[in-house]
Amino acid sequence: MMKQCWRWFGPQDPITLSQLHQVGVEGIVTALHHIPPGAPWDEETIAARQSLLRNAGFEWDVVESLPVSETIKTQSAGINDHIDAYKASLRAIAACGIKTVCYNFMPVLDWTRTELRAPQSHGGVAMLFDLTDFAVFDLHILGRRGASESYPEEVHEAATARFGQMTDAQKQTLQRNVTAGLPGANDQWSVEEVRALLETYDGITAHRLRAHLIDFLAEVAPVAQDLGLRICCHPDDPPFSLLGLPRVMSNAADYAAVLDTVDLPANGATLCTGSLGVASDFDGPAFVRRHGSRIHFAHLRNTTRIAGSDPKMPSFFEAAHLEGDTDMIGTVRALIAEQIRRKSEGRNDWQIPMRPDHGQELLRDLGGHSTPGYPLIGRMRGLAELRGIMAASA
Ligand code: DNO
Repeated sequence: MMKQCWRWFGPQDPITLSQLHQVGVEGIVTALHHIPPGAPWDEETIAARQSLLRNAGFEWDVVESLPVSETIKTQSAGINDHIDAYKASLRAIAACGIKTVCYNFMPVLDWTRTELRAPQSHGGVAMLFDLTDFAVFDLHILGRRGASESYPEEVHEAATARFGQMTDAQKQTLQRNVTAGLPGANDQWSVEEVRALLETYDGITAHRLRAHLIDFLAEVAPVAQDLGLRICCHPDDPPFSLLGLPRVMSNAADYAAVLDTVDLPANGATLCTGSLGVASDFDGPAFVRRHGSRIHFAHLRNTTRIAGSDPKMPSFFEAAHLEGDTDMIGTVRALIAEQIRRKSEGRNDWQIPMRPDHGQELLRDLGGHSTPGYPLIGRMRGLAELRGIMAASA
């Protein structure tokens, strides 16, 4: 079995730790969400959070995320202090005995959806990304310079027609949904603020962003290696460029470029089947066969591409864990096979922590009491289904 973990957002999370024993959770994925990117984590604060978890009967298995600041991603003034802070955080995390640290390298936006609660035929709701709605935001609400070059003509036309029919309330909801993945989400972001954030990437091509990621890893991966830590990069979600921003961790080849260049076991991947699986050429079992020894953490989630949408930038919704386009059974089997391979090599990190990433809101989840994507019952259903595959694959 993989280690069955659960993302918990800290004391503010409406889902309490004591509930998680009934869900069958074995370990916790969390972060010190109140510490801003670029500031160091200290041992005392980590240990305090750890004892909170231990008192509830859990270990802190994975840090998600130790965020990489925009200053590091853009290599702007103050970068050395931010890199030092990142290394100090890694030392503090290692001193507390936590081994796995997840991060991402997406400029400005983290995950992006246009609808946070799209009704499903079974009565529950799911998160959804619709390219036309996204183009409405980009072209007509944000009014980004150069936005029209980002979309095929049909999408541009459809977006203009849709915008013409939208009420002010619908426009505001769209803006709120799209900006929910921005740093410090939950606050309302103004279009001026979003434009200012985007300008910080003027002139940063994908080629340059990858070089920045490699520079960052060349600094921090050796530190992680010496400390006995595993750091793992989460893929871009969705796996294509948005708002003209570069994205460099969208497929297996992107991972190969980064893992091979900074070739240390500590420098690894977070396999997120939900993010990578939006691309029609994603092959989960092949990803595991290629990068298995460096997969330090897995987010297991499924998506369905919406029929007729753009092949390069598909619209999609978050499906039930075994129902989307990704071969979940094959991917989990490959991960279990990877664990067996590690055991035979005598690796003590043979067990890969996983979490049911996201879930549809079902039954008593409905009404929006939890963080979008992180309801109790929907994730419990996902974990139960994934547990079944793991048990049958062992
Ligand atoms: C979305 C998550 C991401 C992920 C970070 C990792 O729900 O999968 O926010 O945690 O990108 O750094």
